[in-house]
Amino acid sequence: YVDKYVEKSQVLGLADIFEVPHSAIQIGRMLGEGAFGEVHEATAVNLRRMRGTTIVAVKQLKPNPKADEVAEFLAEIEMLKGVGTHHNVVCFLGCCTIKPPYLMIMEYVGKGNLLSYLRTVRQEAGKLKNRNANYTTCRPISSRTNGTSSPKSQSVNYIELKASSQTIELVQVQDDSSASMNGPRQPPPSFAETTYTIVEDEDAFEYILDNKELHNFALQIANGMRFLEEQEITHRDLAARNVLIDSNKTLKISDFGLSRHGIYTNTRTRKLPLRWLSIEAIRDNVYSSKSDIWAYGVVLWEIGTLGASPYPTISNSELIPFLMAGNRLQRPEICTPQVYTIMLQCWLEDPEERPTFDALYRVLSPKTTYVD
Ligand code: ACK
Repeated sequence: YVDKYVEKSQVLGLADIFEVPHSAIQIGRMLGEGAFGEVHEATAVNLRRMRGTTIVAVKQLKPNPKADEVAEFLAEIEMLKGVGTHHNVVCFLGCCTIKPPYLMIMEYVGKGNLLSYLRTVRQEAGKLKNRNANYTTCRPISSRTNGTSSPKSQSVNYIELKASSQTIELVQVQDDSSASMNGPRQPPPSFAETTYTIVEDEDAFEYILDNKELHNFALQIANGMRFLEEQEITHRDLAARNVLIDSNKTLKISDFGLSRHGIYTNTRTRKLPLRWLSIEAIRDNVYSSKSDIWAYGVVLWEIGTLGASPYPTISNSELIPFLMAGNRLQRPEICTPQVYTIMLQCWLEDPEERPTFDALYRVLSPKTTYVD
């Protein structure tokens, strides 16, 4: 298979463009692993259109892969060669496919996946809620502007809670004991509108919750998916865990392991992301951009719930009867009815009635105002 693949690539001239010698790659720490593969941080020298050394992510198969795993991995690389680049899709940079270990070289996206991000935000927001905070507005104050001259290594993370009495409290987010609230009791404001949570990691990357940012996440994912939709690429595993986030809060769709061109009928038994799958994907094994749209609806729900697990009370075997009876995931507390309507459209039983990513992108885009 591999010989045939290399021969074909060379005939097409593809090997020359993306092929990188193993000597150009220095593998570093492991970033994570899946069923068949593992992803490492690495450095690469003189990649295509990139002179010098670049930090990259390298995916490779686990030791002693089976022939069909190798074939699938090489097929994934082959598919990526044709995808092109988009700022909301993890960029394929090169590969080593002449001899094992086969490597897929990708853009390094340094701040983990969206699901972890959302869960961190939820955890911090929960701490604030538990404190029974009594405030009308909140504003993050990073340790750089909190008025102390303490060096970064000793800094703590603050948010400013402005109570209705106009009392301003600085609350240290990571230490519950330091918080105290003044002013008359008021119902807590809706999270999406007024609460900000800030935690900084060691690189001063901020975990913040506000409705504009959540909306922006939804828009970025729709933008990346519309790019794939345009090329008739079906992702087949769109989920918050497969969306990566970089230090500029740019989201990048990743994990193309299951992706295929066009409408695809799954013929093999393998682990499937059941709770993100549309009715026709589960029942008939049929995948298309419209089943990706269903998964996008679940991603919106993951964003709205700050990383909850879908259908926690429903077993795998109960899911299809549950969905066929017209049931769907419920509206997350912080979602507006408008956003929930979009989710419900993504989960329409007839795939043709679901929106396209292009339509969703346009609906979610901030309105453009034209001035005469
Ligand atoms: O969710 P994570 O922290 O981010 O753990 C997974 C793990 O590898 C297995 O997929 C991480 N990962 C995957 N692709 C990349 C990438 N291009 N850049 C950085 N990390 C990546 C992912």
